[in-house]
Amino acid sequence: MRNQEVAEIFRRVAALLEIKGENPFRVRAYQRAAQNIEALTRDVEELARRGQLTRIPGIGADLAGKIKEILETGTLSLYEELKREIPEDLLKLLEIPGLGPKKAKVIYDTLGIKTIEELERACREHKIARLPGMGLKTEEKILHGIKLLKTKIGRRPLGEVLPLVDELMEYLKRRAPVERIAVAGSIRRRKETVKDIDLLVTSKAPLRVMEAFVKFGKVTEIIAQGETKTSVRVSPGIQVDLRVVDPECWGAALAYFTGSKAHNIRIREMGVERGLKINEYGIFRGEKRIGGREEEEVFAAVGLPWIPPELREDRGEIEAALEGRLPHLVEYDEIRGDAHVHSKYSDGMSSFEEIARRAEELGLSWVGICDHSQGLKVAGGVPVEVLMEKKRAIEEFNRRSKRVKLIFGAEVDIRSDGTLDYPDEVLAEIDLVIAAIHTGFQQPEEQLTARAVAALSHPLVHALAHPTGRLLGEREAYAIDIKKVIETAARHGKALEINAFYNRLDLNDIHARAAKEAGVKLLIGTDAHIADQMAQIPLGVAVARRAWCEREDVLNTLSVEEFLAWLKKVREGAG
Ligand code: DGT
Ligand code: CA
Repeated sequence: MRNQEVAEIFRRVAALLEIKGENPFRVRAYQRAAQNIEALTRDVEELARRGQLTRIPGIGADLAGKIKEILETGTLSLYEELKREIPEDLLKLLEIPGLGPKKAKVIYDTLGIKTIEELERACREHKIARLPGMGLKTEEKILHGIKLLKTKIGRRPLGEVLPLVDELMEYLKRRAPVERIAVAGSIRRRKETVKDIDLLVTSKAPLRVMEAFVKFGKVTEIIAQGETKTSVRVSPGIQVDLRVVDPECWGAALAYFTGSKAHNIRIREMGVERGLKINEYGIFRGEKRIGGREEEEVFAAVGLPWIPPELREDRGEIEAALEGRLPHLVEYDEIRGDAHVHSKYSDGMSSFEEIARRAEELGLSWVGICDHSQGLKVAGGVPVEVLMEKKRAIEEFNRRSKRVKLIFGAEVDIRSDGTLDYPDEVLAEIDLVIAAIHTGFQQPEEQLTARAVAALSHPLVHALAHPTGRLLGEREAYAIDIKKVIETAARHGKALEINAFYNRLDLNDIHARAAKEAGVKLLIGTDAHIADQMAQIPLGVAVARRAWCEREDVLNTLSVEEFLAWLKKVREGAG
């Protein structure tokens, strides 16, 4: 359903007309049209198809034509023209929910405010309250709007949203008469960040489903409630769209709303070549529905096998599927170990017992205990004497522990000059050495790259942790030549980490794919500092799957004996 999209464009047209000082009746007509389209319980596209747009209150022939234009082109020529006439800075201010065009124009004209940051500051300094027709209330409202806008723009890390998705689905299964239920969109594709939650269900009683849905405890706002689609905002500020689809359309709707858009477009085009129309309602030859109940039917209709959602980005998966060379992606349940966990020996909170217990619950049979090295004092870096005590403690623990084995490891800091933070004779004692950059992020690319290259070239190092240093929503990757890093890892038979901590996911999907293609093994580590954070391991597997990795590309699929053998082999092969 694109009702929201059409309504939004009409609302913006109304705002721009108002700024231009156009006839108030014309402004009002667009505002009303926007409201009525939003309140519609039916799909505006469907009404357009049936020629029934003028049945919507407030929509005459002229506006019906404009709706069609939006549905066909994705925008409106009138809107594009108006945008050209109005300063861009002012347009940006208009995006703030709750700030009307009149006030925005006064603020822009009198104070010369051009950015949202400037406006925020002006509100805090109470400069807005002094303007004609405004007051402290206005300032409060604007500040609230800015906050909303920021959460609207901000994409959230997948790992932050997934628990909420589980909670929502459990709630709906328990409290609403749903039959089939699935999450679609970027979440089903396991993209690293997501804009919103797209849920699909089938039900014999859609209205009851919607009634239950809006009563979910975390709902903070009902954006639109209809029979086939309801949108709410849930704490902490994320939108959830729930669609009830006809069981006959289930597969088609699931494929469509899973996306990605680029992937969908390719599938639709392949359909067209075969004389088929493929959309969220089904697969059609002429007016006749020939399929769409199951997702496989959509792919089969265009001569393809089912493609795993993580691959649906139009990054070659369609060609691969056509040629029968889709990868056998590593499975979530093939993971047997977590390579990178911190214990109480450095800045972790959990004991070996707690780590092993949680690992067992998660179905893992080994854990790399990789505490920080001596120089990283802020993170409780382990001095050499204590390190040897830790080695004995792990050996002792492993004698008692049958189901989960701990691996004596270290996350060794790569110093500013590229040397490692333990001497070689100490490194040689450590079974799993993962090197990492923690300082000097501002260094030029050559220097940062040289540090990573030096570490990966060191004969006693097995892998490089979080190779780009990015933090989702917080910090960009530092300047590093990732291609060179991958080449170096390939040359020396070293692994690169997929750090699975929810705000790292580093390597990302693109880089991990380049690594795989260069023949580099990937090593998933959760970087858990509390045992429970090992539950993030599927986030790392998702990155590997989005990177087209198969079982043999990911070292975590090895048994503890096989992994220890790999660690030994690396040291024999190198140097
Ligand atoms: P997001 O929400 O930005 O994290 O990413 P998505 O992929 O979940 O995007 P969203 O929620 O806007 O739309 C969900 C899916 O619906 C999208 O992956 C593909 C499908 N879709 C949305 N708009 C279009 C469109 O204009 N054409 C086609 N073919 N598919 C679309
Ligand atoms: Ca989405």
